[in-house]
Amino acid sequence: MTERSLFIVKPDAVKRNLVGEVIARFERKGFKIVKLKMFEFTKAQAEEFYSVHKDKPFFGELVSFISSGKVVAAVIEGNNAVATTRIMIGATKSFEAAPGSIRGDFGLGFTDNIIHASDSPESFEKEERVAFQ
Ligand code: FUP
Repeated sequence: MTERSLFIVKPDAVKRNLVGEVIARFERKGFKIVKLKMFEFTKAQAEEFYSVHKDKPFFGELVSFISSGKVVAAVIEGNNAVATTRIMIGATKSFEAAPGSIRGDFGLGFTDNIIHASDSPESFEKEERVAFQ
């Protein structure tokens, strides 16, 4: 079923010049890039983007990391986009993510884990609204 998802290339990956590598994987997989934007999260925008985590102990660290430099946000379209994108990015802790996944191939961090991707159609709608406002 054709659906849309969103990913964000995080500041660690932008600083390491991995934007092209990450986007290329989604294109090669067969997804269409339908929106693309480079920007820097304001603190307020980051708090809204990650509001589902607002009561977690790591919320402050997460907000400060995602707003620490430029990011690239993309909306992609294709078959089963939300679930397939989650498989492509790999486990949250990059140091445990399977080789072959984006986090597994490019990093070792946890908060600085290369890429964010929507985990449900509802998250996608909210995250697209915040990132492309
Ligand atoms: P994911 O959907 O894989 O990005 O992971 P989560 O929604 O569980 O976590 C959101 C972000 O918070 C992750 F990118 C990593 C970060 N995080 C921490 O920095 N510390 C924690 O203890 C848990 C998550």
